[in-house]
Amino acid sequence: MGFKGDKGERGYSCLEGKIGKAGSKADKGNRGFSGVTGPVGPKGDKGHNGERGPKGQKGERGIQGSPGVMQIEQLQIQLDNLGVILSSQGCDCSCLHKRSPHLSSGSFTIAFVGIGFIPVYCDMETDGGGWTVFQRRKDGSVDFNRGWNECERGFGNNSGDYWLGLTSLHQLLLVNRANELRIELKDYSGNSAYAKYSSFNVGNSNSKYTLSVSGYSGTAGDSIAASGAAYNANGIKFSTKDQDNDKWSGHCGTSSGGGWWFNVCSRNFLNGSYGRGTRWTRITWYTWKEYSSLAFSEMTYRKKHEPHERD
Ligand SMILES: [Ca+2]
Repeated sequence: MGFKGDKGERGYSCLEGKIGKAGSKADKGNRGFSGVTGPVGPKGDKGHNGERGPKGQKGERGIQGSPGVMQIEQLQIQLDNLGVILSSQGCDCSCLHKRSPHLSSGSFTIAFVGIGFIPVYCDMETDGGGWTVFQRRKDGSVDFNRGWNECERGFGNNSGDYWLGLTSLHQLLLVNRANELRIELKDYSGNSAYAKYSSFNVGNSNSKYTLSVSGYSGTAGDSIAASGAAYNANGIKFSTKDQDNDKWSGHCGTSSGGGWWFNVCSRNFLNGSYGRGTRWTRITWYTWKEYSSLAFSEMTYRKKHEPHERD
Protein backbone atom coordinates (compact mmCIF):
# COMPACT_ATOMS: atom_id res chain seq x y z
CA MET A 1 0.00 0.00 0.00
CA GLY A 2 1.52 3.29 -0.76
CA PHE A 3 1.93 6.39 1.68
CA LYS A 4 -0.94 8.86 2.18
CA GLY A 5 0.04 12.23 0.84
CA ASP A 6 0.18 15.39 3.10
CA LYS A 7 -3.03 17.26 3.54
CA GLY A 8 -2.92 20.49 1.71
CA GLU A 9 -3.76 23.89 3.44
CA ARG A 10 -7.29 24.95 3.46
CA GLY A 11 -8.04 27.65 0.91
CA TYR A 12 -9.93 30.96 1.88
CA SER A 13 -13.56 31.13 1.08
CA CYS A 14 -14.24 33.79 -1.48
CA LEU A 15 -17.32 34.88 0.64
CA GLU A 16 -15.44 35.75 3.79
CA GLY A 17 -14.36 39.22 2.72
CA LYS A 18 -18.04 40.44 2.48
CA ILE A 19 -18.95 39.87 6.13
CA GLY A 20 -18.03 43.34 7.42
CA LYS A 21 -20.23 45.56 9.88
CA ALA A 22 -22.38 48.15 8.10
CA GLY A 23 -21.42 51.83 8.66
CA SER A 24 -23.77 54.30 10.76
CA LYS A 25 -26.50 56.28 8.87
CA ALA A 26 -25.84 59.96 8.23
CA ASP A 27 -28.09 62.68 10.06
CA LYS A 28 -31.11 64.04 8.08
CA GLY A 29 -30.67 67.62 6.93
CA ASN A 30 -33.12 70.54 7.85
CA ARG A 31 -36.11 71.22 5.53
CA GLY A 32 -35.55 74.14 3.19
CA PHE A 33 -37.76 77.31 2.93
CA SER A 34 -40.78 77.18 0.57
CA GLY A 35 -40.32 79.00 -2.64
CA VAL A 36 -42.13 82.28 -3.63
CA THR A 37 -45.63 81.74 -5.21
CA GLY A 38 -45.55 82.29 -8.92
CA PRO A 39 -47.90 84.67 -10.89
CA VAL A 40 -51.52 83.60 -11.69
CA GLY A 41 -51.68 81.73 -14.90
CA PRO A 42 -54.10 82.50 -17.82
CA LYS A 43 -57.77 81.38 -17.49
CA GLY A 44 -58.41 78.02 -19.01
CA ASP A 45 -61.04 77.28 -21.68
CA LYS A 46 -64.67 76.78 -20.52
CA GLY A 47 -65.57 73.13 -20.16
CA HIS A 48 -68.39 71.51 -22.12
CA ASN A 49 -71.85 71.20 -20.51
CA GLY A 50 -72.54 67.77 -19.11
CA GLU A 51 -75.45 65.68 -20.29
CA ARG A 52 -78.86 66.07 -18.54
CA GLY A 53 -79.29 63.62 -15.67
CA PRO A 54 -82.34 61.38 -15.13
CA LYS A 55 -85.55 62.92 -13.63
CA GLY A 56 -85.66 62.85 -9.81
CA GLN A 57 -88.48 61.34 -7.69
CA LYS A 58 -91.49 63.46 -6.74
CA GLY A 59 -91.06 65.23 -3.35
CA GLU A 60 -93.48 65.04 -0.38
CA ARG A 61 -96.37 67.45 -0.17
CA GLY A 62 -95.50 70.63 1.76
CA ILE A 63 -97.33 72.10 4.78
CA GLN A 64 -100.42 74.11 3.94
CA GLY A 65 -99.91 77.86 4.19
CA SER A 66 -101.92 80.26 6.42
CA PRO A 67 -105.39 81.05 5.11
CA GLY A 68 -105.85 84.40 3.47
CA VAL A 69 -108.37 87.03 4.58
CA MET A 70 -111.15 85.66 2.38
CA GLN A 71 -110.60 82.14 3.73
CA ILE A 72 -110.83 83.35 7.34
CA GLU A 73 -114.14 85.04 6.59
CA GLN A 74 -115.45 81.84 5.01
CA LEU A 75 -114.21 79.85 8.02
CA GLN A 76 -115.98 82.25 10.36
CA ILE A 77 -119.25 81.83 8.48
CA GLN A 78 -118.87 78.04 8.55
CA LEU A 79 -118.32 78.20 12.31
CA ASP A 80 -121.27 80.59 12.67
CA ASN A 81 -123.43 77.90 11.12
CA LEU A 82 -122.07 75.39 13.65
CA GLY A 83 -122.90 77.73 16.51
CA VAL A 84 -119.36 78.88 17.32
CA ILE A 85 -118.67 82.59 17.05
CA LEU A 86 -114.94 82.87 16.38
CA SER A 87 -113.33 86.22 17.00
CA SER A 88 -110.09 87.57 18.34
CA GLN A 89 -112.08 90.48 19.76
CA GLY A 90 -115.12 88.81 21.31
CA CYS A 91 -117.58 89.12 18.45
CA ASP A 92 -121.08 88.79 19.95
CA CYS A 93 -124.61 88.28 18.60
CA SER A 94 -124.78 91.74 16.99
CA CYS A 95 -121.52 91.09 15.10
CA LEU A 96 -122.77 87.58 14.18
CA HIS A 97 -126.09 88.94 12.93
CA LYS A 98 -124.31 91.38 10.66
CA ARG A 99 -121.94 88.72 9.30
CA SER A 100 -124.46 85.86 8.92
CA PRO A 101 -127.93 87.47 8.70
CA HIS A 102 -129.51 84.16 7.63
CA LEU A 103 -129.07 82.68 11.12
CA SER A 104 -132.09 82.45 13.39
CA SER A 105 -132.22 82.74 17.18
CA GLY A 106 -130.41 80.05 19.17
CA SER A 107 -127.52 79.05 21.41
CA PHE A 108 -124.00 79.99 20.34
CA THR A 109 -120.55 79.79 21.89
CA ILE A 110 -118.31 82.83 21.65
CA ALA A 111 -114.64 81.83 21.31
CA PHE A 112 -113.10 84.89 22.94
CA VAL A 113 -109.30 84.79 22.58
CA GLY A 114 -107.65 85.36 25.96
CA ILE A 115 -110.96 84.98 27.84
CA GLY A 116 -112.29 81.54 26.86
CA PHE A 117 -115.51 80.03 25.56
CA ILE A 118 -118.66 81.94 26.49
CA PRO A 119 -122.07 80.27 25.94
CA VAL A 120 -124.75 82.79 24.94
CA TYR A 121 -128.19 82.89 23.37
CA CYS A 122 -128.71 85.17 20.37
CA ASP A 123 -132.09 86.76 19.66
CA MET A 124 -132.04 87.35 15.91
CA GLU A 125 -135.66 88.44 15.49
CA THR A 126 -136.74 90.96 18.12
CA ASP A 127 -136.44 94.62 17.14
CA GLY A 128 -134.08 93.97 14.22
CA GLY A 129 -132.18 91.09 15.89
CA GLY A 130 -128.55 90.79 16.98
CA TRP A 131 -129.28 90.78 20.74
CA THR A 132 -127.02 88.89 23.16
CA VAL A 133 -129.11 87.46 26.02
CA PHE A 134 -127.33 87.73 29.38
CA GLN A 135 -130.22 86.94 31.75
CA ARG A 136 -133.36 84.81 31.46
CA ARG A 137 -136.09 83.62 33.85
CA LYS A 138 -138.72 81.37 32.38
CA ASP A 139 -139.51 78.41 34.64
CA GLY A 140 -137.64 78.69 37.94
CA SER A 141 -135.44 75.66 37.17
CA VAL A 142 -132.27 77.48 38.23
CA ASP A 143 -131.60 78.93 41.69
CA PHE A 144 -130.55 82.58 41.34
CA ASN A 145 -129.56 83.08 44.97
CA ARG A 146 -125.83 82.67 44.37
CA GLY A 147 -122.71 84.12 45.97
CA TRP A 148 -120.38 86.72 44.48
CA ASN A 149 -118.05 84.30 42.69
CA GLU A 150 -120.88 82.50 40.91
CA CYS A 151 -122.48 85.78 39.86
CA GLU A 152 -119.16 86.77 38.33
CA ARG A 153 -118.71 83.41 36.62
CA GLY A 154 -122.29 82.84 35.49
CA PHE A 155 -124.67 79.88 35.92
CA GLY A 156 -127.66 78.11 34.35
CA ASN A 157 -128.21 77.02 30.77
CA ASN A 158 -128.15 79.57 27.93
CA SER A 159 -131.29 78.06 26.38
CA GLY A 160 -133.20 78.17 29.70
CA ASP A 161 -132.90 80.02 33.00
CA TYR A 162 -129.54 81.67 32.76
CA TRP A 163 -127.09 84.29 34.05
CA LEU A 164 -124.16 84.98 31.70
CA GLY A 165 -121.87 86.24 34.48
CA LEU A 166 -120.56 89.70 35.27
CA THR A 167 -117.00 89.06 34.10
CA SER A 168 -118.02 87.95 30.60
CA LEU A 169 -120.70 90.62 30.35
CA HIS A 170 -118.21 93.36 31.15
CA GLN A 171 -115.67 91.98 28.64
CA LEU A 172 -118.21 91.68 25.84
CA LEU A 173 -119.62 95.17 26.42
CA LEU A 174 -116.09 96.58 26.25
CA VAL A 175 -115.60 95.25 22.71
CA ASN A 176 -118.59 97.15 21.32
CA ARG A 177 -117.88 100.33 23.33
CA ALA A 178 -121.44 101.66 22.90
CA ASN A 179 -124.36 99.33 23.69
CA GLU A 180 -128.11 99.42 24.14
CA LEU A 181 -130.16 97.35 26.60
CA ARG A 182 -133.50 95.67 26.04
CA ILE A 183 -135.59 93.94 28.73
CA GLU A 184 -138.48 91.63 27.81
CA LEU A 185 -141.14 90.90 30.46
CA LYS A 186 -144.24 88.67 30.74
CA ASP A 187 -146.71 88.31 33.55
CA TYR A 188 -148.65 85.17 34.59
CA SER A 189 -151.62 86.23 32.46
CA GLY A 190 -149.64 86.15 29.21
CA ASN A 191 -149.18 89.92 28.88
CA SER A 192 -145.87 91.24 27.53
CA ALA A 193 -144.00 94.51 27.88
CA TYR A 194 -140.48 95.74 27.25
CA ALA A 195 -138.08 98.43 28.41
CA LYS A 196 -135.27 99.63 26.16
CA TYR A 197 -132.33 101.86 27.07
CA SER A 198 -130.20 103.56 24.44
CA SER A 199 -127.10 103.52 26.64
CA PHE A 200 -125.92 100.57 28.75
CA ASN A 201 -122.68 99.55 30.39
CA VAL A 202 -121.39 97.45 33.29
CA GLY A 203 -118.06 98.42 34.90
CA ASN A 204 -115.18 96.12 35.85
CA SER A 205 -114.68 94.13 39.06
CA ASN A 206 -112.92 97.07 40.77
CA SER A 207 -116.09 99.15 40.32
CA LYS A 208 -118.15 96.17 41.60
CA TYR A 209 -119.71 96.03 38.14
CA THR A 210 -121.41 99.40 38.47
CA LEU A 211 -124.46 99.69 36.22
CA SER A 212 -124.75 102.63 33.80
CA VAL A 213 -128.07 102.85 31.99
CA SER A 214 -130.09 105.69 30.46
CA GLY A 215 -132.30 106.69 27.52
CA TYR A 216 -135.51 104.77 28.26
CA SER A 217 -138.20 103.89 25.72
CA GLY A 218 -140.77 101.08 25.74
CA THR A 219 -144.04 99.85 27.25
CA ALA A 220 -143.04 98.61 30.73
CA GLY A 221 -142.06 101.96 32.20
CA ASP A 222 -138.64 102.99 33.47
CA SER A 223 -138.16 101.09 36.73
CA ILE A 224 -134.42 101.60 36.67
CA ALA A 225 -134.38 105.39 36.83
CA ALA A 226 -138.00 106.44 37.54
CA SER A 227 -139.36 104.08 40.18
CA GLY A 228 -138.30 106.31 43.08
CA ALA A 229 -134.85 107.72 43.80
CA ALA A 230 -134.17 105.19 46.56
CA TYR A 231 -134.74 102.33 44.11
CA ASN A 232 -132.96 103.52 41.00
CA ALA A 233 -130.26 101.16 39.75
CA ASN A 234 -128.33 103.53 37.50
CA GLY A 235 -124.85 104.14 38.96
CA ILE A 236 -125.32 101.33 41.52
CA LYS A 237 -122.86 98.54 42.37
CA PHE A 238 -123.71 94.85 42.23
CA SER A 239 -124.35 93.07 45.56
CA THR A 240 -124.88 89.44 46.55
CA LYS A 241 -125.73 87.51 49.71
CA ASP A 242 -122.02 87.45 50.56
CA GLN A 243 -121.08 90.96 49.45
CA ASP A 244 -122.87 94.14 50.54
CA ASN A 245 -122.23 97.02 48.11
CA ASP A 246 -125.72 98.54 48.40
CA LYS A 247 -126.90 101.92 49.76
CA TRP A 248 -128.95 100.52 52.61
CA SER A 249 -127.74 100.25 56.23
CA GLY A 250 -128.81 96.59 56.03
CA HIS A 251 -127.81 94.01 53.43
CA CYS A 252 -130.16 93.76 50.42
CA GLY A 253 -128.34 90.68 49.12
CA THR A 254 -129.27 88.57 52.15
CA SER A 255 -132.79 90.07 52.50
CA SER A 256 -133.69 89.55 48.84
CA GLY A 257 -132.42 86.09 47.97
CA GLY A 258 -130.44 87.04 44.84
CA GLY A 259 -127.63 89.16 43.41
CA TRP A 260 -128.54 92.53 41.86
CA TRP A 261 -127.74 96.22 41.49
CA PHE A 262 -129.40 97.11 44.82
CA ASN A 263 -129.96 100.65 45.95
CA VAL A 264 -132.07 100.49 49.17
CA CYS A 265 -133.07 97.92 47.82
CA SER A 266 -135.01 97.50 44.51
CA ARG A 267 -138.13 97.92 42.42
CA ASN A 268 -136.55 96.33 39.33
CA PHE A 269 -135.35 93.03 40.75
CA LEU A 270 -135.23 90.62 37.79
CA ASN A 271 -132.98 88.15 39.66
CA GLY A 272 -135.58 87.69 42.42
CA SER A 273 -136.90 84.30 43.50
CA TYR A 274 -139.13 82.63 40.91
CA GLY A 275 -142.81 82.07 41.57
CA ARG A 276 -146.12 83.86 42.03
CA GLY A 277 -146.46 86.41 44.76
CA THR A 278 -146.53 90.09 45.63
CA ARG A 279 -143.25 90.91 47.27
CA TRP A 280 -140.18 92.87 46.26
CA THR A 281 -138.01 89.73 46.64
CA ARG A 282 -139.79 88.17 43.63
CA ILE A 283 -139.12 89.00 39.96
CA THR A 284 -140.50 92.53 39.83
CA TRP A 285 -140.67 95.61 37.55
CA TYR A 286 -142.49 98.20 39.58
CA THR A 287 -143.52 100.64 36.82
CA TRP A 288 -145.41 97.85 35.05
CA LYS A 289 -146.83 95.51 37.73
CA GLU A 290 -145.58 97.07 40.97
CA TYR A 291 -144.61 94.19 43.29
CA SER A 292 -146.61 91.49 41.49
CA SER A 293 -144.13 88.84 40.40
CA LEU A 294 -143.46 88.19 36.73
CA ALA A 295 -143.39 84.86 34.90
CA PHE A 296 -140.67 85.76 32.43
CA SER A 297 -137.77 88.17 32.04
CA GLU A 298 -134.98 88.43 29.55
CA MET A 299 -132.15 90.97 29.59
CA THR A 300 -130.30 91.50 26.31
CA TYR A 301 -127.78 93.95 24.91
CA ARG A 302 -126.66 94.89 21.40
CA LYS A 303 -123.96 97.04 19.93
CA LYS A 304 -125.36 100.49 19.40
CA HIS A 305 -124.95 101.59 15.81
CA GLU A 306 -124.51 105.25 15.09
CA PRO A 307 -126.73 106.47 12.23
CA HIS A 308 -123.84 106.46 9.75
CA GLU A 309 -123.07 102.79 10.61
CA ARG A 310 -126.43 101.47 9.51
CA ASP A 311 -126.27 99.20 6.49
CA1 LIG B 1 -125.68 97.86 52.95
